[in-house]
Amino acid sequence: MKPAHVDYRVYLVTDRPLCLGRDLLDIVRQAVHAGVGLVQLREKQASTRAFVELGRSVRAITSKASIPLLINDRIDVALAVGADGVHIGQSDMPFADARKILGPDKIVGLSIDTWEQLLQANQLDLDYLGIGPVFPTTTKTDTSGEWGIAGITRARAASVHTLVGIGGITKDNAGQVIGAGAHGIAVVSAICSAPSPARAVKDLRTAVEQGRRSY
Ligand code: TZP
Ligand code: MG
Repeated sequence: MKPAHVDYRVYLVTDRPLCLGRDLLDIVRQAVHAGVGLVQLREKQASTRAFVELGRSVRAITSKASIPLLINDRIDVALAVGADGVHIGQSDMPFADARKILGPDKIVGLSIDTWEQLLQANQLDLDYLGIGPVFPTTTKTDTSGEWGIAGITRARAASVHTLVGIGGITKDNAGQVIGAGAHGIAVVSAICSAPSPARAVKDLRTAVEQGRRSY
């Protein structure tokens, strides 16, 4: 079953190289205990076998904390590990096929890069839209320009979906992204590369709460 309520406010997207040699599971554990509402396992280099095995280990952590786990790109891996859903982008399996395979009880999030994709997504029964990059980032470079804060404001007015901003988000700008209308922020380096991932999550949560008050 799909969780009755998904907390998108502070959403961890993983990236092992950005963990700077530290154990990904330990970083996920810290982030979960500090209050991320959702975890996406994003493995761009792993073999399918390694992805499934890591997925099962992350699943054990998120299940214990009763928060959802999504798998980046791979519907098969999500099914194998019993994840709560997937996050797909414009060059992954088409949304309609992913929804058909996973059914209505799984979370399916979609990344959009352009205004046209944002409008087209209004026709899709997806769970949330990932909108980015909001700010410049070196974590993902095959993107078009940044949306900026003004882009988030326009997107909120035009989209029917829950919007999660991603790209270059830190504790110093998270409040602005939420204040402009995003329902949540998804973060890679600001958590995975932080000296203290737990501290980073707490600071992001504080910034998000400030942003919510200003929206
Ligand atoms: N999609 C758009 S930007 C991005 C993704 C996966 C990377 C975000 O990483 P960071 O380190 O939070 O800027
Ligand atoms: Mg993808």
